[in-house]
This record gives sequence, C-alpha cells and structure tokens, in this order.
Amino acid sequence: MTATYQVHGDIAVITLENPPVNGLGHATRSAIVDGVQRALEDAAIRAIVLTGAGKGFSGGADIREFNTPKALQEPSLHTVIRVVESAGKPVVAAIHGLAMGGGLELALGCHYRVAVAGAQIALPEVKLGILPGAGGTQRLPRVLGLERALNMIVSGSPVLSEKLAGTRLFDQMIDGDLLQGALGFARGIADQRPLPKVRDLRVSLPNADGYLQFARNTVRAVAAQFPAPLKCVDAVAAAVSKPFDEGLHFERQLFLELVQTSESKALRHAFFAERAASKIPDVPGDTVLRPIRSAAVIGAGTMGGGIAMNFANAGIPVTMLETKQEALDKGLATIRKNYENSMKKGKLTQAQLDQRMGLIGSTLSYESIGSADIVIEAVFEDMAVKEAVFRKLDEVMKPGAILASNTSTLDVDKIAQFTRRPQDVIGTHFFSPANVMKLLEIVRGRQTANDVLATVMDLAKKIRKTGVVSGVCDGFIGNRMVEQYIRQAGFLLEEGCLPAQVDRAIEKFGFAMGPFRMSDLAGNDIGWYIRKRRYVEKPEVTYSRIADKLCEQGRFGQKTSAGWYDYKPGDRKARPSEAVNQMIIAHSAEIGVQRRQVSDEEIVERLVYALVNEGALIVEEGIALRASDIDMVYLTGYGFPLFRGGPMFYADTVGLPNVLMAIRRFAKGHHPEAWRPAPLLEKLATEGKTFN
Ligand code: T1G
Repeated sequence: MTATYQVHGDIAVITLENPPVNGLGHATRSAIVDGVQRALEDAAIRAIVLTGAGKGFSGGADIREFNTPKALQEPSLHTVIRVVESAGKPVVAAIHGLAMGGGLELALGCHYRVAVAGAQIALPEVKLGILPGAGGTQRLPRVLGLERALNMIVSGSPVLSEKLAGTRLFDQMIDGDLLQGALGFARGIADQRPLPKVRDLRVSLPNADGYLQFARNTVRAVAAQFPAPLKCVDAVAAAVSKPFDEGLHFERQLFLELVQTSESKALRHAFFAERAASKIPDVPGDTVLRPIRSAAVIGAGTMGGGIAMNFANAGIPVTMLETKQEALDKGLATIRKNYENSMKKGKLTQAQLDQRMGLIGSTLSYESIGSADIVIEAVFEDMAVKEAVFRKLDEVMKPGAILASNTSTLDVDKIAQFTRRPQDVIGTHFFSPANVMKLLEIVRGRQTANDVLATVMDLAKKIRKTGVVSGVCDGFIGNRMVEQYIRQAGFLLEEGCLPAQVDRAIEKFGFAMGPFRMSDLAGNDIGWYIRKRRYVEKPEVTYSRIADKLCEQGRFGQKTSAGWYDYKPGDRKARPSEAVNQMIIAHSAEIGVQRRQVSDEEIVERLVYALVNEGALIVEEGIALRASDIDMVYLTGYGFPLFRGGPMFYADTVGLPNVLMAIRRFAKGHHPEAWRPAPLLEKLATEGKTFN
C-alpha cells in the first residue's frame, strides 16, 4: 500500500499508507501526486486533507532508497512538495504521532497544518549524517523563527506538537478526532485566497549574522568528525540571506554532498544495524513473551548495582540480594549517589530519584526473591561461585522465572546444567558501568527457550539497551574480538612501538581510548588473570609477555597509580613511563626481536583488522547472527568510532581484498600464527563481496 484517496463531502482526503512509518518511498510519492491531481480535476472538491495512517503522519524519506536510483526517481520529494504548494485548492496536513524529516517537509509545503497533541515533530536528518533535503532548512525557520528551527535541525531532536502550538507551524491544534477536526478546518478555509505559502514568509532576527556565527562556533566545537551539523547551519543561514528558491537550491547542493559522505553511510548503516540486531531469524516476531513485572539481582557490587538501576529506570521493581548487610548498604548508597549526580546535572528530578530508589529493594534471603520474573546474577567471575548461585536459584525461583548470568566469559551452557531448567537459563552480559553502557550481549545457550530469548531481547529495549544475540564461546562476541586486538597491541610493543604511540594512533583513528590507556583504566590485572588461565588452557594462543612483566611489578594501572603509564594520585592523566618504556625495549632484545619504526597506519591496520578477522570467524561459526551485529557490539560497547560504522562496515569501505592483502602481509611478520585469514573473509574478498 502507498496512499489512499477518499472523498468526504466536498473535501478529498489523501491518507499515506506505507507501514511501518509511512516512509516517502517512490510509490508513496507517486500516489500523493496522483491524489492531488485527482482532487484538482474534481470540481466538487474544495479542499484536500493529507494525513497518515497508523503510527503517524510520516517518518520521512525512505532511508532504504538512499544512494539508489529510486531516491531521485520522479516524482522526487521536491516535486511532490512543489505539486502540493502550487495546487490551486488548499491542502491541509493533518498530523498525529510523528512528522519527521521529509514527512515534516511535506507538511511544510502544505498551505495549512493541523495537529493533535503528542506528535513527535523533528528534522532528524543530521543523525543520519545529512540535512533536511526537501526544503526543511528553508521553511522551518520561516514558521518557527531562526533560533528554534536551527536548534531542531542541528540537534535532530523531536519536539512534541503541543509545544509548537501558537507558532506558524500549526494553524490549529485539534482536540479529539484528528480527521473530523481537519475536515472542519478545511471547510472553514476552503474559499480563502490567496493560499498561504510558507515560502512567502520572511525569517527575521535582529543580528542574525552574529547569532549564526555563534551557532557555527558552538557546532564546530562539538561536531567532531561529522560534517553535517556545520552544513545545517550553512543551510539555515541561507534562509536568512537568500531568496527562497536560491536557498532551496543551496540546501539541495549541501544535501547531495553529505549523502555521499562515508560518515553518513556509516550512520545510516548503524541506524539499520541497531534495528536488525533485535531480529532473531529462528524466533518468530510474534513469539509470546514471558511477562517481566519484577526482577532480582544477585550481587550489589558495581555490576549488580548498575544492573538494578536499569530496571528501576524502566519502572520495574527490582530486589538486590547480598550475603552481608554492609554489602547491601554500600550498594544502595552507591546507587543513590549515582542518581544524585544525575540530579545535579539536571537529568533527574528529586521525585524521579525517590521513585527509582523506591523501586529498588534489598534482601539477604534467597527465599524472598522467588517470585521475581527474572533474576540476574552478577557475582564473582568464577564457575564454582556461579554453580552455588544457580543451584540455589533453581531451588527458590518460581517456575517460568528467567535465570540470567552476567558472566563475561564463562560457559553459559555449563551454568545451565547447574539447574533442572536449562531452557530458562540465558546470559545477559552487561558492560560496566552497567547503568550507562548501551550494549547488552544476550548469550543464547544451547537449550535456552525461544520465548526466553525473545523476552530478554524485548527487555533490552525496555531498559534502553542495544541487545545483541551471541552464541556460547569464550568471550562471546566483544571480548573474543578484543583479545585479538590486545594481542596485536602487545606484539607491536615487541616490534618497536611504545604504549603512547599505539594509543595515539588508534585514538586518531577515532577510538575513544587506546588499548594501553584502556587497560590502565580497567586494571591490567584483569587481563593478567585471563592470560594465566589461557597459558594453561590454550598454549597455542601466544601473547607478548610484556604485560605479565608489568603486572609482576604490581603496575595494575590507575588503581595503583602506575601501569603502562604513570599517574599522579587523584589525577587520571596518563604520563608515559620511562621505566616501562625501558622495560619494553629490553624485552625486545631479550626475545631477539630487532625493534623497527612502525607506522601509525600499520598500527591501525593491525589493531582493526585483528578485530575484523576474528569477527569474520564469529559470523562464520554462527556465534553472531550477522556482521552488522558485530558492528553494533563495537559501536555501543567498545568505543569504536561511530563515523566509521563499526569494524565490519569499515572493512567493507576499505575493501575486503585490501584487508586480506594486509593480513597476508602481517602473516609473514612477527607471530604469523595470529594472522590466519578467516575463510569467510577470503571467500567474500575473492567474490568481490562485503560483510554487510
Ligand atoms: N526509512 C526507512 N525505514 C524506516 C524509516 C525511514 N525513514 N524510519 C523507520 N524505518 C523502519 C525501521 O528500520 C524499522 O524497520 C521500522 O521502520 C520501525 O522503526 C529529504 C532525506 C520514525 C521515530 O530519520 O527515527 O527524510 O526493522 O523500530 O521505535 O529531508 O524509526 O521493522 O524492518 O525505529 O517506533 C528522516 C528515522 C529520513 C526518521 C519510529 N527520518 N526513523 O521509531 O520504530 S531522511 C528519520 C526513526 C529524510 C528528507 C530526508 C524511527 C521512528 P524494521 P523503529 P520506532
């Protein structure tokens, strides 16, 4: 379906019908033009109402059409808006639910606009690395004024329709039934001439140039690697300085430039990747979910407390269980402090703080959590401890309760075997701080029931996490890949790099933090503990021993004021350590490696392609459902730069043959065993295909 045409007395009603968001794809655009022409040719019709079925008016242009011929196929959105605006009979946009992007631009081309309250009004294009490309930057300032329009366009954030009542955006707010209200409004203005056009309005602001210069400086400071926000300012500035048609042309030029940028393609990839991640091929979308009305968390430490906050934030009552009262008291105090910090930043009101704290209970007794719909254990990362907890949970939890483990590396299938209900067991791997990081790795055990998996995926959305399904393997998706990244970082030190050079190179690439600063922050002893286990379990996996030497000196990182870097007490600034650098140089000599100058480009390739190669194995083994899921893991959990779209998307943009060539080059160097090309990578590269 695309759009329907109905006649109500002497008013024609064109209804957009292109679920799920009435995207303005080519078919819908054609149907609108046909409908308007039909109404203009029918002498009995005095006015036209344009409205949307379902969720709302329209979510904008169909992003899936971008960079395809369909996006520009006539009638383009520009043409549709021109047909509407130049119509000889009044066209009234009737808005509910949402009017976003091209949807709002279409409404701005209408002669009148009416809306009910609660509709999300936005020009979110900047979030996709582009800008409103169908007149939004020229028309919105004409109805809302320069400042308000610029804020909406540069932020891309929605504003509720009622907040815009009384502006020239809406001619009337409708109470009650939107269609009836719109029909009544249309009859009232049917004979009014001339037909009002937004393009004929003027944008006026005293000292507009000064304001725009201020806007440019502000945007430049925060836009970082994204070109779109600054171009939004330039386009809106044209609404002030240029005649309408020139401004429209200028906007179009900027749009066409931005839509081709790699940043925009990365943002659009991330948009769809986030939505694809919640789709589980062998679990039907209509699987009946288990109700989650209450939760319990075992452990009130950093992770347990953070996990509990996620439930409270979503309005779900949660009980934390600990073995000692002082641990509970400490956990609750930490949560309260976190909320108070948010309140100080204006992100929370006192009432919300009280409401959320009121949702967090605490107990020392397993028996008191038996009625919870889901329980998540966040206890020490040791299988014996997990076993004791899950055997206890199996005893006390009601039938049908979901038993989840927050383990970051242990085998969820083994954990499930500690219960008589392995079908109810699942992994929910949160990332610290659990109340902040968006990523939630949802680990599907061999026996995890489909409805348990679907319920936890739905819960991820409810607690505002990006849920990504992972199969059971050591490290699941993120940590399994990061292990290869850390290995390469260590090898680079042996070959000639120092920590500061590696960190600087990868941070210039766009990572929030390089591997050595990150390790000092997290604690070098964590990796040390895992490597010591690995040396026994997987002797074939080689590591640089430099990190072990560091830990043997007690240099665990920030928490010991010394790690890869030196730290002054109370100061997080990482200062290169001469002692560590000398230890690294001595180590190379000790193992007989001739140190060499390593380029930043090689550092980035070694670190990123280590992720890509392991990611390819993870997809091939079915641990991840799709390559874009791996991108979501790295974008939301590991600080991979958003403007690069994630490791697998980035590899696609580099070209898989180039990635493979680099890996084959590395396989001739130091530690060739770490560079066995993944068969999937070789296959796709040979076939000229991509991961995504
Ligand atoms: N194009 C194509 N598909 C879209 C879409 C769009 N604009 N918006 C949503 N979808 C799909 C989405 O992928 C998912 O698909 C389903 O709809 C439900 O989405 C010229 C050029 C509208 C607030 O940026 O912000 O207009 O996974 O899960 O939570 O200036 O979708 O089910 O197959 O997000 O209720 C500008 C983007 C486009 C709005 C609804 N518009 N969309 O949120 O549902 S560029 C946007 C959203 C443009 C003009 C320019 C949200 C939503 P599937 P959902 P939701």
